Amino acid sequence: KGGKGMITKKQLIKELRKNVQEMYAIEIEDATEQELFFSLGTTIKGIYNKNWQKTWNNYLAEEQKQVYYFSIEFLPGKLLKSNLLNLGILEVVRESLAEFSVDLEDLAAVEKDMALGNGGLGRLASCFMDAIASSGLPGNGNGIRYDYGLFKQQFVDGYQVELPDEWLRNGNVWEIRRDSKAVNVHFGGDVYMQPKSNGKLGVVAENETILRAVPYDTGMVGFENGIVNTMRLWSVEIPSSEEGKYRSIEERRVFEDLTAVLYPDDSNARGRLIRLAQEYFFVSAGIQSIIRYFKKLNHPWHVLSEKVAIHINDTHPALCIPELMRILMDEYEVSWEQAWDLTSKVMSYTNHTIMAEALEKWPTYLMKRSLPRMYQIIKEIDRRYVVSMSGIHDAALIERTRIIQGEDIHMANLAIIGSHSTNGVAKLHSDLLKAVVLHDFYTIYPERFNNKTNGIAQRRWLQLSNEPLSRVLDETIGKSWRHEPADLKLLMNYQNDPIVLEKLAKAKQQKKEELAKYIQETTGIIVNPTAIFDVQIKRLHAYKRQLLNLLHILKLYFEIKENPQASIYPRVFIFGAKAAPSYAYAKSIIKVINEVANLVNHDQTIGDKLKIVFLPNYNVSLAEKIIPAADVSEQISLASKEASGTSNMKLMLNGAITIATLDGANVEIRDAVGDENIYIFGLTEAEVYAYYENKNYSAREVYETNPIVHRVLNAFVDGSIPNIEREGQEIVDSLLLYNDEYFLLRDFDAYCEAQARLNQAYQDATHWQKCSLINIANAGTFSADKTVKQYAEDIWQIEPLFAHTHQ
Ligand code: 26W
Repeated sequence: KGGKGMITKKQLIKELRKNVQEMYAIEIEDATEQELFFSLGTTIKGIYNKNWQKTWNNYLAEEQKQVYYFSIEFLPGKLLKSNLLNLGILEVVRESLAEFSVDLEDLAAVEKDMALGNGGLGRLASCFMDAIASSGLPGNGNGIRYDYGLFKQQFVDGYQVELPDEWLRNGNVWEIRRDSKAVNVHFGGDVYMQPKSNGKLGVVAENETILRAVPYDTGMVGFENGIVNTMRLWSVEIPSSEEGKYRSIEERRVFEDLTAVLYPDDSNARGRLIRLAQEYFFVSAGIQSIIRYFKKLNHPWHVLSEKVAIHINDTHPALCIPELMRILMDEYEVSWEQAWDLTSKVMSYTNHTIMAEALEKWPTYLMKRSLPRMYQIIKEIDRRYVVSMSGIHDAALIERTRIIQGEDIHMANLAIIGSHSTNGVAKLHSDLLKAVVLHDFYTIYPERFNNKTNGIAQRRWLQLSNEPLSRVLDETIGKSWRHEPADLKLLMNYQNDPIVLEKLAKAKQQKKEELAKYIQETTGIIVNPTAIFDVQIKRLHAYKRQLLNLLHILKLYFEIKENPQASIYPRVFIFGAKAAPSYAYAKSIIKVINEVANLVNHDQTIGDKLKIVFLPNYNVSLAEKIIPAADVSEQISLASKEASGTSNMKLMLNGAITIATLDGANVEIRDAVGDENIYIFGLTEAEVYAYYENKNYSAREVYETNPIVHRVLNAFVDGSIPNIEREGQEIVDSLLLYNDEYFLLRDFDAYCEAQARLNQAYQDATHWQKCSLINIANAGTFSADKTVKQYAEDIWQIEPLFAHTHQ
């Protein structure tokens, strides 16, 4: 079994020495950090490989129902320390390395972030992988092994510049390539029906392009429970049988590049051929390997839904539905009716966004040309849907909910119709799906709709990233919270204990000093570590309203300039955000924040009172540095727009106090901590919808009647902020000419008022510390362990391994 004492220092050093010798023909003492990292990784893999085999063999022997989590993105970050923690050998390894004067932190820094995702959706998938293994649940990830992950971000003259993320350059120690499990995936060609030798109609395909999908498996190590699950990522290759068909390197390149890069668009669907091919590629490969496994069990088809659950993470893998239909019908002669029954029992779907531009639609001509068999099956699903609903529901409703509308295939409609469960990711979000976004479907299938509020892996976001706080928790409430995050609640008993409050403050201070050092090293900016660290970290998007944050900063700036005596507690505003490379407006906001930072940070009259730090290349590893150091968590999206958010949960867990709109999971955070321990402001979701209804919002009116808004907006175009001509005008236009789509000006006063209260509150250290403690104590409710258990019980119908065996 995994866990403490599974290896001694002596054994570990012996293994490590052996690996360094075998891999590099040198001694530990002579190895570079790079060589040591790879040898250590190999050693760790050697430690969990037995459990990996055993876990799989147990699932096989018990024939347990398994879930396959299909996601076009996974965002695990670095795996070394996470694996060590979960194996219970973090300290042994730290001490072993110390014997060679090697700092584990230095080795950990050598690992490249695995950044095969854009943001919330991908990171959620990885928190779930960790939580599924840690809960002993039989579950596997299925995705794409992109050669290049999310681009690296640099700032040049304040502008975002994107660089390729060559994360595989030095190899990847954690993965295992499994040639024996490779499968072929077919694209294009002509498909038609023809009688087969047994007289039945069969599907014949000609002139297809055949590509090979090669799986790379990564062990998902459970927390001190001896379980290791699998994340399987597929990479494209040209099958040797097809080599002759390509006449030129250029022709090959198109196909070889299928899994080359992750699309960097967060919440903006683009109808690109390669993207559709990526979606089908990992879906088809994944479904094929699931069916291959199921056939090994030797059961009749009707048992499939008792052995397999498939989860569709947003609509990107929605082709799971027609692909499973295809395999059952075309390859195993299952009837349409039985295939359909099984498919809808097996499939479930999570919606992650209500932004209309993020809802995937594929032009029928693209689907027809590149995936003709998928097109046929989708068309038939659509036809049967219309037939089956006629007479039950009115024609207009059926038209609005069918899959093929005009020239478009609506992927969310396919996902809902072809599955038994549709969930949103926070209470408010799930309610909005039922009431507005998917209301038509809710009237048709009310029983399919449910909520699963997102959660986070407190192992990575507290135990690993915040050791000082973790130690204080151990000393104060014992260690049970490390296994059961709900036990953080025990901290509530100490909310008036000055010694505990003082210890918490010290732990925070240590992390702030570490971040201050990092900020100076990477940006040259010197920040005062006793200032309020105010953090907004998330993708750059208009609806997330980083610009509202900036408007408030400018207000403060002008206040201090006019009245250097103003009672403003020193504050450091910290941003981390990547903009999609094609999202011009988001890039302009980055540029403007950087220019305001330049202006303010160099203004002698401002001194320490105000600093603005935009840290480049926000990613999982940077999040692990920023979050433990945060005092304030900015969650200021326009109410109704952020499906859930998860940085809100991570920041709260680390004792930051939230300033937020009632959006996404912020609502549930407010419910958990109470109104006194969070700063809520702004329009509610109902008020936002009322404005849509009545069309009675005028941003210009706010501008003309509110002198502060007036002064702040003018700064964008009157030269107050240097170097931003085009960008300044663009931003003012978005607010005044295009009537401020996300109601920044409407929420401005309320935001500033909440900020002023917060500024006051921070100056009462004991009060602030207590508030921070209450946030930590109530963060256990947002644990990914809890969330995946709800998925397991309500949707997947799977049970933990130890419910069956006793190891
Ligand atoms: C097809 C283009 C595209 C790409 C990505 C559309 C949509 C997406 C994602 C669904 C965007 C995303 O990451 N959504 C976020 O999901 C998180 C996990 O549920 C939520 O916490 C965030 O609120 C939501 O924005």
